[in-house]
Amino acid sequence: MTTKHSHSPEEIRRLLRVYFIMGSPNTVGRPPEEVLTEAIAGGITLFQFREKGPGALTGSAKRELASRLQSICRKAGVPFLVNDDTALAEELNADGVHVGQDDEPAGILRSRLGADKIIGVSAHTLEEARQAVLDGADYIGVGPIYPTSSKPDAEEACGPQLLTDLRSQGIQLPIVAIGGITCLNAAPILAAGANGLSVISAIAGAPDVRQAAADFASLASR
Ligand code: 3NM
Repeated sequence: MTTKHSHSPEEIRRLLRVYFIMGSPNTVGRPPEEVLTEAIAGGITLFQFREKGPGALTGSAKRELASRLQSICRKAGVPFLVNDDTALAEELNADGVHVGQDDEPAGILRSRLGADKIIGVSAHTLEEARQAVLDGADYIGVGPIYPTSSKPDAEEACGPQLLTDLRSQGIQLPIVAIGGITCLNAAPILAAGANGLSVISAIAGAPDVRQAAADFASLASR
């Protein structure tokens, strides 16, 4: 069942261009608030709070960090999404969620969170992409495109070819690519039909976060 949703595909495609994902384990010793502020100054278009990995915060510390990052995003007009933790997204009235294949389907999430929320789903195959369309997701995240060290349980890298295949099989839903993406390897991803680039380490771990985000922004808006 496709449930009505209020963000147009054009708007979602624009928001996906430079989609920064981060939690406290990704900022190599720097305060996450500072890293996010610099990434916003560089021109990120969307932010996802993903508090996973070694030393990840839990409970109230996680919630408080999320809330601080949400206010930074809100001031800058950058939508704030939460990875997986739909209860936290609800509690904070986040702008949306990104979920995996083992989580609740997008249609159910939408009826719980509301028509105005952005709902993204990870998809690794044509079948999963088709299901996300049927469920009324706003976009799919496809990856890992290249090998990544930011997600130990990631599947095998699929390369830009999977994007080409999804588009040639008729998937028109906005797509953001993820996994091992840098400015140097991003061009074939966009050429293959992705609307945007999802990035953790190439922004959060960059020596100059603002510049890294700006470099992605200029690539993705071409
Ligand atoms: N999801 P980096 S790959 C969070 O394939 C995540 O679904 C993936 O981090 C997927 O930009 C990944 O540092 C990690 O490679 C992306």
